Amino acid sequence: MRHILHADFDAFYASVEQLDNPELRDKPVVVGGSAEGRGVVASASYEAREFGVRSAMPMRTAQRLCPHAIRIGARFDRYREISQRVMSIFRDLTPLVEPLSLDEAYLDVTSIVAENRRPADIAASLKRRVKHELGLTISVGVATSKSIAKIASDMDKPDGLTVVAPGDEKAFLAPLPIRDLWGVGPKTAERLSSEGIETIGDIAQQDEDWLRERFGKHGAQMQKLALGQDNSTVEVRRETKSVSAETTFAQDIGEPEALLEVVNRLSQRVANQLRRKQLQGRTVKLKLRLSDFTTFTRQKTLPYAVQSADDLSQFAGELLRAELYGRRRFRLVGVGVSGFEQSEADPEEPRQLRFSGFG
Ligand code: TTP
Ligand code: MG
Repeated sequence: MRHILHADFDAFYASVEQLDNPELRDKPVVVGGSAEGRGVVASASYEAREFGVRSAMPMRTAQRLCPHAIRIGARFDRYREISQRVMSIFRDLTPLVEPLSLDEAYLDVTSIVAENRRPADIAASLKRRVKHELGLTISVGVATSKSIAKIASDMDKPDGLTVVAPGDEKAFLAPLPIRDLWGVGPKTAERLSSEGIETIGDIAQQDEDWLRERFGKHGAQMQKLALGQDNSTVEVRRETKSVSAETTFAQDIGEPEALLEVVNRLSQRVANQLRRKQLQGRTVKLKLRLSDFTTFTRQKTLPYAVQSADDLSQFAGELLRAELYGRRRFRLVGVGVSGFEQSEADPEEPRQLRFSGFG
């Protein structure tokens, strides 16, 4: 059996602002772009939430709901610094830490529990240490799996500690709305709801074949999760060193326009990944395979870091043009970026949902 913690800062960006500026404490604070600039709320302090203000809401709406809210522009460098500090506190406890974003991570504490420490005590002492060293509160969920620990950490926010004891998983999940289940997006939730399935317990009770017919293998997977069966392991992530995308053609291609079109498409994919990981890189790489399977790469290091699809396709396109001579035909084209510097997320843009879901 595993013992997993999911830890998540309370009102992360807003709490950091309140920490750094004591005048903001106990006040409604929203972090995000300005209403005039069509900004959205990235984070709202719990004081602001009492007025109905929520993440991803237009700032204009937030100001209507809570006119005396204090708006602060995001300071990503500072949030990143705090994030690194909290992750290193987590890693002090166990090397098995899987960060999900700047403010949350899974921790596998199974080996510590084996030393006769109770999971709830481990979580409580972790919360104390974070509070003591960083001055911020985290909420922690404790369970035998990642998906349940994640739901649990959200149950008692802020400053929460929710323990789902071994054996209680199914009962804990049963009354919760299906949307809380890992991987159930809005579309799947709607379809389930139209079939009269509203709670996770409803999914657990459904006939497996019935779910499989309607939702394919995801149906079976949803049911497993609903029954509290989740064997996914905490993945200790290596630092991303490069991001790339490549494609192999059904038939070799020699036409410059067609190849450049492929480079554009791959650049778009790489750019999306970079944006999600908040990375930008100075080295753009093009990978090519000729019809005789000779494979080689060409790269260019820029004086500044790039992230956008336009920049990537421009530089990868230049590298490609230099290779288009003779009657060369290509089997494979790849575009990659390395030499990372972290980029700032666009504060005007609502973040993508973390779990895009099955739906
Ligand atoms: P969350 O943990 O989802 O939110 P939170 O920490 O502000 O509040 P909670 O107490 O409910 O955990 O996200 C962490 C940070 O990520 C958040 O402080 C700001 C950023 N973020 C965005 O930029 N846009 C978003 O839509 C969301 C949800 C978060
Ligand atoms: Mg949070």
